Amino acid sequence: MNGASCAAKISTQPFSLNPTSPTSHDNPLVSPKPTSLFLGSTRKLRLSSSSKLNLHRRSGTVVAVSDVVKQKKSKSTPSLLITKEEGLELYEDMILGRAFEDMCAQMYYRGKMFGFVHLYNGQEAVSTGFIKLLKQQDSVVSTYRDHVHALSKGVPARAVMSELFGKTTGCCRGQGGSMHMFSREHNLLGGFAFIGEGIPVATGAAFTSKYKREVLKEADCDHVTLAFFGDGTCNNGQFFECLNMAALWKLPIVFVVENNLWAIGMSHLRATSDPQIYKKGPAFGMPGIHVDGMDVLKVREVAKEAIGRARRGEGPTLVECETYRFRGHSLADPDELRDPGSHLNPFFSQVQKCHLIQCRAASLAAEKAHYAARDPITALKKYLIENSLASEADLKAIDKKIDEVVEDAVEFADESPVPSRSQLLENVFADPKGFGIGPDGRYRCEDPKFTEGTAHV
Ligand SMILES: Cc1ncc(C[n+]2csc(CCOP(=O)(O)OP(=O)(O)O)c2C)c(N)n1
Ligand SMILES: [Mg+2]
Repeated sequence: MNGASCAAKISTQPFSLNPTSPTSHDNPLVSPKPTSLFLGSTRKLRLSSSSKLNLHRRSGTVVAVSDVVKQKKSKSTPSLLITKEEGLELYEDMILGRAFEDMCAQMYYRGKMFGFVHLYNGQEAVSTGFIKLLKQQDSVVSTYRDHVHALSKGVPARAVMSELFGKTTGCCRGQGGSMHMFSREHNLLGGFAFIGEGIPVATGAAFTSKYKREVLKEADCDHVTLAFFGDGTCNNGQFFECLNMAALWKLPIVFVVENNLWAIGMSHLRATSDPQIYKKGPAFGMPGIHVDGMDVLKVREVAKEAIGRARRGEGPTLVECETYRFRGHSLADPDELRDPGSHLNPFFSQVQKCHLIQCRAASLAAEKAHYAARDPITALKKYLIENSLASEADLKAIDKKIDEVVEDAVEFADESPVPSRSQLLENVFADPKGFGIGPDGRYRCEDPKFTEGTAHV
């Protein structure tokens, strides 16, 4: 392949996973035809052969919230997509997610938290659009990018921040840290650091709900589980195994793929034989749908259908949300991993390499600009104001309230005590004899000499 043809192929970004131009079918205002709740799944499969082949050549076609408003106005539909109360709740949740993560970045760089910390900026519409529709008893299973899922599910900002600081007041008493948020009370069944690890846990939780309802005859047990995970995770075995079991047993679960187009520094298009993840749903006998993950109202419409199906006992759904992360993979990576110079064919000449790097850098910058312009919070704000659901002053008051919540969370975490040394070996199921417990039967770690000369525990 010569450098020029290769460059032409790569320079077509920014791309969208949505292969069709916006139509009334993409507009959640337009009721789906009654024959299928998720026409999206079948509709998307009916691609023309040219659009299938031109997967890498698509331009952005996703409808923004503002476009939905325009279409709605032109059709003079009287009802709005949301009520004022709902709109303000969504806005507050998204602002909380964004402000919390921005504060995490500050605290991380000030040395207040340890280990890897992965932020969610840019993806808020997915967490808010789905989780705000849940009941307390419904479950959420997350990944290492889990702070905002925890907040949306109702875990207090204080408990999440304290967990990040490794303090006893954290939701896991400081033993989990950033990647392992858990709250029994809120049915947040964990953040998981190994990719794909949470999917079987979520499938098990959904199985429990079904078992309680159908075998133990707990008629009121209509609990739903949401499993969140990324595009990079969809090439792992657990994903396929769990899709199979969930469809086979008609489990009350929604698989929510947050496709932010990157897995650390690996482009989704480069890693995946068929990048349209939602198509894997119908392959297992469940609906699969693609939704604009930068538009909280669209996410919410799809989420309502998928959660409703699960609650009614109609089985699982696979939802692919096209979204984007505005920051690097983790705070240890200030975004150099989405490097235009990475993965270049070593057999290219130096001139070819330079040319490709320039093309890729330009397309990466265009991709970032494309999604930055579609910031989900800005879009919702515009929708609320244009539809007189909120004034600038209402929204400013929410911003201020959330700033205070986040600052309070930091103060609380900072002032909270660190765990005692003996907590180190709690929940360790292997016999700690000879390691953790001395001949006198006491925890060795309680002896100050235990950590002398090593890092402070
Ligand atoms: C089983 C396993 N293999 C590899 C890794 C290393 N790893 C950490 S994050 C990541 C990429 C995941 O990307 P994606 O699923 O798209 O999630 P995102 O970070 O984009 O939210 C990988 C491969 C891991 N954590 N677990
Ligand atoms: Mg990803």
